Amino acid sequence: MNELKNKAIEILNANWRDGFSIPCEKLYPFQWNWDSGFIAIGFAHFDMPKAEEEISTLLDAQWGNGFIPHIVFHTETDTYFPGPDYFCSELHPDASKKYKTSGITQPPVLGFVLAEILRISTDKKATLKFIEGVIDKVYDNHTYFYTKRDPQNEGLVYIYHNWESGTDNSPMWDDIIHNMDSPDYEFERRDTTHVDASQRPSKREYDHYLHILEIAKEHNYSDEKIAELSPFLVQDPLFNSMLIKSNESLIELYTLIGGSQNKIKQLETWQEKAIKSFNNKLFDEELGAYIHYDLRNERKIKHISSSSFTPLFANIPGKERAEKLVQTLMSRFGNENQYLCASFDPESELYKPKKYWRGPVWINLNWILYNGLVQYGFEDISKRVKDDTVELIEENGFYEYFDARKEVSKGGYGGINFSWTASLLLDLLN
Ligand code: 2M8
Repeated sequence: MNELKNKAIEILNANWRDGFSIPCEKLYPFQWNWDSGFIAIGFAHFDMPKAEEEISTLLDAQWGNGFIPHIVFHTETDTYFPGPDYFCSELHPDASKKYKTSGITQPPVLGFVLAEILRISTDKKATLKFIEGVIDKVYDNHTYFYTKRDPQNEGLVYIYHNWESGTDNSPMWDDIIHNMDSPDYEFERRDTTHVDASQRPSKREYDHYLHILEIAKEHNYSDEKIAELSPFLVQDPLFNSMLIKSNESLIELYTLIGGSQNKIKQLETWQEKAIKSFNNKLFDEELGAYIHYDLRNERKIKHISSSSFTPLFANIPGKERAEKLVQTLMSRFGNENQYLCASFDPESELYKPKKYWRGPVWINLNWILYNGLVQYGFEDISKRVKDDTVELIEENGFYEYFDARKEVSKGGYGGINFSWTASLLLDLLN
């Protein structure tokens, strides 16, 4: 185990740049939002100053309206498309003046990441002091979500791009994007020069991804216009679970710090409404799982993915519902010939075991699932998720994603020496 831990530390140090980490050499050469959060958790185990800097740098790129972009373009590099010139964040009046960024966001993990680094810290006083200096920025980010991304005032926020979900080409989005009449754009992909194209989204899928961005750009990334016009408007259980878990952590941290009664009260109000709506709207009795909701077309998206189980992490289901959810997990994803947890329902015809977010196991989702199962006392299953995670990395290396089928040897795909794979493994092993 020590060898594995040392390798993880080596990877994190190698992916460290000046004040932030890249997710992976060449493939992802900038700072990504939720990657940074997960990476900080790993650094907290052996280099707290880097953990703190990772978070501070991301927050330094926060927009004036509280929005935190999904990519911060710290450097000029052409190994990634779409880059800073494509996104053109300066279209939005509140965009960061200091950094070029994207104009979409990612799952809001920072709230619970702050709580995690405090849990890991051996100098709680110093870490709490750091948290005190940044926590209001995370709070502002939550204010942005609840005031700008919840048009029907339900306590559930929307994402307007599949890249915001973090689960980029999940079959969840198929119906929405295939119904879009996207142009056949001319552009030069970079990802497929670094990674086998069969493990990445198709050219046509990229057309759709760009089409959504074109609409947002045409309206200078205005939230109001996006809510009105974007063909992609989804309430995602993973995204909302991360926000709800982060609300919970912010309440705990503000309580520890003291003196922010109004903010705690506001967070509790958001939290109560969010959990209620989440359980009422996003649980599908027939599937026995949480689902995505297509807000643009007002319909449920009836598929199960690893995102369906993330509400456990945010303490959303009651005990009975949690049991039902875990039964669904084990009956569809938990076959003994499969590693937990495939990113998409292995029983669906849309399941693709090698293709990015259409089936492979992802370590960040496993970490979320593991912690959720522990919270609800599912000891055996949580142990299995942890053991499967360690075995996948031990057998294959620190890949970006993994084949869930046990019979497949060499089941590591995408980028290698991947930061959050290293970081979250370290956390699981400590
Ligand atoms: C992947 O997404 C990027 C776009 O953001 C891409 O494919 O180019 C996703 O796995 C996402 O969740 C992740 O944050 C990012 C960097 O690791 O890569």
